[in-house]
Amino acid sequence: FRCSSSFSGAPKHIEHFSKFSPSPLSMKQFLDFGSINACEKTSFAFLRQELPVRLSNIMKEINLLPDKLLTTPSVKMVQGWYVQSLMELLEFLDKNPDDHKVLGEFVDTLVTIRNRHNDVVPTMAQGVIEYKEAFPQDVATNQNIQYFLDRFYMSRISIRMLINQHTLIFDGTTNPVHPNTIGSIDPHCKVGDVVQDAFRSAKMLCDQYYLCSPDVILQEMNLKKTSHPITIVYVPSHLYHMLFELFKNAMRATIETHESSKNLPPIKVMVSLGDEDLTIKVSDQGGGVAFRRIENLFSYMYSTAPAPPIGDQKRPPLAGFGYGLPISRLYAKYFQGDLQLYSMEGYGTDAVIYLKALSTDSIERLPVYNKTALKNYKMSQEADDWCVPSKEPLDLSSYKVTK
Ligand code: W6P
Repeated sequence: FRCSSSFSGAPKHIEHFSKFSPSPLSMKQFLDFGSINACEKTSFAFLRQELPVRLSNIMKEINLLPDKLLTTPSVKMVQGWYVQSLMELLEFLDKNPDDHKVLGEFVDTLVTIRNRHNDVVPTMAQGVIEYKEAFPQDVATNQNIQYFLDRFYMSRISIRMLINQHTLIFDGTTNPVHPNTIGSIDPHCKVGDVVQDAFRSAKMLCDQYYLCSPDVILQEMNLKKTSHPITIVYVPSHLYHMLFELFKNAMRATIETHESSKNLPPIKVMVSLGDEDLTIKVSDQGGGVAFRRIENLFSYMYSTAPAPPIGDQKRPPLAGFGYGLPISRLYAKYFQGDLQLYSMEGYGTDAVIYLKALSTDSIERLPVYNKTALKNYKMSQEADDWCVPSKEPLDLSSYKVTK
């Protein structure tokens, strides 16, 4: 493959690399790349194979999207970025890992790729908007899009994680603000501190828009060492992203259901460390959400609204818009955790983040392109195996028998 100037060879390379399964890394393996015994050469040799594998696996799934979505200008553009980045990475396959110039060029290429893909989320959202305008309320496609985007964004989170680790660890500097982090991982991430940071940011937005904000009450339960603050081996930016999103939602719900009231019920946060789980519960008394509507909060299709015109002040800057919740759930799932909502309509909502307490359990959760994935794209076109409830009661008169 010496054909870097055109994309004509791309399908062949995608075919080749998609036959490999991505290799999920554990938190420990991520940390090893940043410790003394591991070197830039090893990371380079791993990434020049692994990044094309992860890119190609998800590119095969892009091709399985319904034609009506695949042919939108937005999706075509994203697809072009993936092809371009794949081709740039393949240039390194025949280069010498012992050459310092090669290693430097590789870091530059990774930075270029990361920047190229910065706007993937809003661009894909634009594709979904274009699709929705042309084909409103298509339930089968909603499932299809949900399945694809969960896998696509998870793949993207993982690829950016790999790129961030390599570029942060091998740019020859230490992080001046967080000198003990390894790339983006903090081996002693203080969960309570991240909770406070995320709360403070959400509070600022909330005060700006509503001129008030609820307080927070933070409680920690540490099964083993009751006197120590709870820490975890984790990516603080991922945890911050999830908590910030949950706080915005909790604040908005609290204020909008207590508009007339002088005192707002506080948002309660409980952090609990057990043998297996590190669990964070964010509880609000914001009136709750009907059980039937919880699923919609995580739907890409239903939470994609056209952006308001520039200067339009109608839209609150706080929560309930865009992809905050579904992507927060992906961050939780990325290292084998989860994010779930338990709501009581009429009272309030508990949002719970489950993380793995042990770094040995924190292993990347990655989509793989195979027959099962292929089947899932074809399946949602078929009829459901549960009856559709009818609004009208069945007229039983025709079944009457004469006695
Ligand atoms: C709500 C809706 C919601 C979503 C996510 C987190 C908290 C809350 N509260 O009412």
